[in-house]
Amino acid sequence: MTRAVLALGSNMGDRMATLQGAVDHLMAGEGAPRPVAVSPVYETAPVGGPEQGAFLNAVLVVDTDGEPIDLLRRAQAAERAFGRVREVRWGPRTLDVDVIAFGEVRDDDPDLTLPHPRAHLRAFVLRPWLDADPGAELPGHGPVADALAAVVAADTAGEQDLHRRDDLRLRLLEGSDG
Ligand code: PH2
Ligand code: MG
Ligand code: MG
Repeated sequence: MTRAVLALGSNMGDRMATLQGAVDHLMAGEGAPRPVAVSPVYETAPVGGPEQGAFLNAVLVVDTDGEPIDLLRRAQAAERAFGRVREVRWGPRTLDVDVIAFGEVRDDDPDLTLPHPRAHLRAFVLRPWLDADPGAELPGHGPVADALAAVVAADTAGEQDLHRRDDLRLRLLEGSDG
């Protein structure tokens, strides 16, 4: 069993319905990972890419018996289920699901680089991850709390501003096998 971390983002359409649908999709069916924790939902300023609307971002922590590639395929299936069409890199999207970390795995495979090569630079990943798992470590980078502090300290222009949406909450349905 491996502990893995997924980051979810949406900035088109009904963002919250999409994130909840994605969580449900990721956790459904044969070989589904086991939910461990889901973060609060954050409203975040878009980082990079063209001018675009604000994102809702959240992080999902899971345990899985599968391989990293299985989790990537599952993430991509969730994206397809929500009608994602990849147009511009870093452009607006109905749903983005990224595999952020998979246990201690470090791999520079371009199809699935682990941990995610930009996770340590992104408050919209680190902040919710820290909420979901306060002791989390990012392989090769140390504690998530330290990475977040460094990002916040460097972001004097406020380009990574985010705020927790306490009016929104993602549900985790427990598996029927307990
Ligand atoms: N995803 C990106 C690029 N920029 N900005 C925010 N705030 N949230 C995202 O999820 C995001 C982004 C590429 O995947
Ligand atoms: Mg992404
Ligand atoms: Mg992605």
